[in-house]
Amino acid sequence: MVRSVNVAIVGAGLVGSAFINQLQSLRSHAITYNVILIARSTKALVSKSYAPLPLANWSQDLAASSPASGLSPGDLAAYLEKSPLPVILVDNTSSDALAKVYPVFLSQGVSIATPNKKAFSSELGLWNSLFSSAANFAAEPKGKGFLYHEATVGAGLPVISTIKDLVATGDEVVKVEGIVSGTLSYIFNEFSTLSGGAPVNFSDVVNKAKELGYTEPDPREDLNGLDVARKLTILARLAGLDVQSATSFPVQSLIPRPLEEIEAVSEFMAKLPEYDGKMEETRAKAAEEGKVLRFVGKIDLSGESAQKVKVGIEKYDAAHPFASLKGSDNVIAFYTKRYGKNPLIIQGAGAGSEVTAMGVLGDVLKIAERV
Ligand code: NHO
Repeated sequence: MVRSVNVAIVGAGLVGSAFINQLQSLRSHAITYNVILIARSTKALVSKSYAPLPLANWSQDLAASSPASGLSPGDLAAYLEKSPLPVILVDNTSSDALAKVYPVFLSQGVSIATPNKKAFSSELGLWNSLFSSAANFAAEPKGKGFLYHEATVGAGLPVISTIKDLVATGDEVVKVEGIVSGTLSYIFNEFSTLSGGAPVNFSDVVNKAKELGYTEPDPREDLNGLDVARKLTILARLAGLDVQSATSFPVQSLIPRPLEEIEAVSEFMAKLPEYDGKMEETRAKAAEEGKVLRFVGKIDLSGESAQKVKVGIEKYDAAHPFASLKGSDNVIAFYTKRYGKNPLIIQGAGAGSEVTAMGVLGDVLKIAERV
């Protein structure tokens, strides 16, 4: 008999749209995935009877739907609790409010798959309550939902599942080092190269990254290092560190201080070239040593370092795998007791809606096999 699960999709932007398209072209037919809800901030399609929604024209149907006046996290929880089939909430938003109520969903048996970093990188109390509420971690799993968040670090790359497996099988994480921002990967791969060609201005590279759609609409959201800090918080916590929040360790911001308070993105971009000199100095100094600059997150549990987690610019020589990175690829190296001198390295596209949606859909498939 074919089993069925219900799927509620909140957030239908870049990742949400790619997720819905990939769900429609699933090759496995052992389990049927019934989409019962698709919502964005101001619109929602909700199947009151829990019958599957037609997906052929979901985008137009959603646009034509009446404003979702009643879709608070509380209303969503009440709706999902009554689902006659096991239900998976796919949170494709970056909403803090929704993330805060994950423990409620989980404790009422709703499973969650998400690329939203908020729940996992905010205060430590929320992290702890998440894991005591989820069936895959709680001492008393009965009646609880499963929680998967592969795409919170490295998009579709198997980063979260790898670190979880290392720890669960008794390995000890000694050090994690990674380039986990696709945007900052691109910027530094272009700015600081091994080829030694004519130097480019840092602001020109930021501009190009913006034009190519690699940055957030406001590039300061990439340049402030917070996205990397959130990803490092998640990895450090999975490695066993009680990191209080994504702002509780040193994070180097690439935004020149005088430009922090500027409101308009256009004004920020216009003034950024005034600060190219400092970045060029750092790049040239590294080049003299035969090294390149990369924006990296580091977790050091070896006991030698007082500062266990930090995020910022580091220098690497030509032979290092981080030096030859291309485009907007991510790379993460795990040094553990088992993977001692030669780390376990995961590398590949770590940004973009298709690969992120793949990470989320992979989680949905894993949950569906377990519920
Ligand atoms: P969008 O396109 O802004 O879509 C968000 C959707 O959520 C919209 O439909 C909005 O209406 C809806 N929404 C917001 N709040 C809501 C609420 N309370 N109720 C209902 N709907 C609500 O954002 P994306 O790009 O689709 O991102 C969605 C999630 O995936 C975010 O949590 C984001 O952080 C995460 N994510 C996205 C990407 C990406 O490529 N777009 C990546 C990873 C995670 O691999 C990517 C990455 O890391 C890129 C990163 N900048 C890098 O490495 O450089």
